[in-house]
Amino acid sequence: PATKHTHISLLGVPVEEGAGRRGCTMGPASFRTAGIIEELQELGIEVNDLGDLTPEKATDAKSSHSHLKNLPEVAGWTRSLYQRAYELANENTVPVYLGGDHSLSLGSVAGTAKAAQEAGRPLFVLWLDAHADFNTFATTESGNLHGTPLAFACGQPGFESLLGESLSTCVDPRNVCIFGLRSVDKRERELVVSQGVEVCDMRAIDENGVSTLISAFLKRVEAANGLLHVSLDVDFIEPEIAPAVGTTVPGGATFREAHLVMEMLHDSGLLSSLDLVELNPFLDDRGRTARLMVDLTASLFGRRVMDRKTWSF
Ligand code: NNH
Ligand code: MN
Ligand code: MN
Ligand code: MN
Repeated sequence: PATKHTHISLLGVPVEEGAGRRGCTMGPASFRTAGIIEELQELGIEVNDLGDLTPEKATDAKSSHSHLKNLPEVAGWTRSLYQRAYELANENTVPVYLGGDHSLSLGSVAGTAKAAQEAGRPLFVLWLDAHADFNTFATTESGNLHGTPLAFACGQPGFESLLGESLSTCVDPRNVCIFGLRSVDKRERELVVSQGVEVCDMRAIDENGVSTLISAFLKRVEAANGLLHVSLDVDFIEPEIAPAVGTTVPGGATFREAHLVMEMLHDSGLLSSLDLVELNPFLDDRGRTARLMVDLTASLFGRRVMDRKTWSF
């Protein structure tokens, strides 16, 4: 699978209304400026840049939870991306969604899950993030919708106003792995536990290493003939090396830990769709976070120093 011919479709989703501060709307442009197209083409991959998504109008989206921020705006992005992600999942391509804040995944995961269900395959989700993003409208303390996409995708109640209908297909929470966790709200933690989500927090990574944990998860995906959606939040990475994010949490994945996750994902050949989210170029240091995210993406699609077999002795 490591040599599989890949087509990639890039779709910019410049949503910033789901985050607590502005700037993620510049994310797609920053990924392109940092050379994401050229670096992927360099790997022999056919890259199709679909440009940026336009959100629908969703003025009907209302909630009794009045502390939710920008619900109609986020609902508009979600409806538009839900449809687009569903279509792209049915094409012979690996869609890469360029965020945009993490509310992007309200649409990308739901659309992908609907297509997976129709294909008769379980969808697995690897959530690379300092946070669990498992808040509901009822549990969110901040009111920022970028903290909710996993709860939505896993079928938690109360999200009906987002799509204007209830979600037709949910992701089985037991097929979700939150990897890199080091900040979780109280009620959010209770939900994650009660729903049976797999969590590899930073301590688990310290004690076991990336390799053991990621290979165990990938084996589960493979055994179930699953599809795999990966959602990479910039704050998964240690903020000293990835400062361009609104919600920095110290103690994140190191440069090598992050690359190793990507390299193992590539070798597995299991990836079917990807979100690159929370890049806030307004906070970047001369483009270094954007470049790191592009380099990680290149590792995920096959960039390597040497072929693996030449140094396994
Ligand atoms: N859990 C917090 C909230 O719901 C923080 C979420 N912020 C993130 N998630 N950046 O990745 O507001
Ligand atoms: Mn081809
Ligand atoms: Mn997130
Ligand atoms: Mn996060």
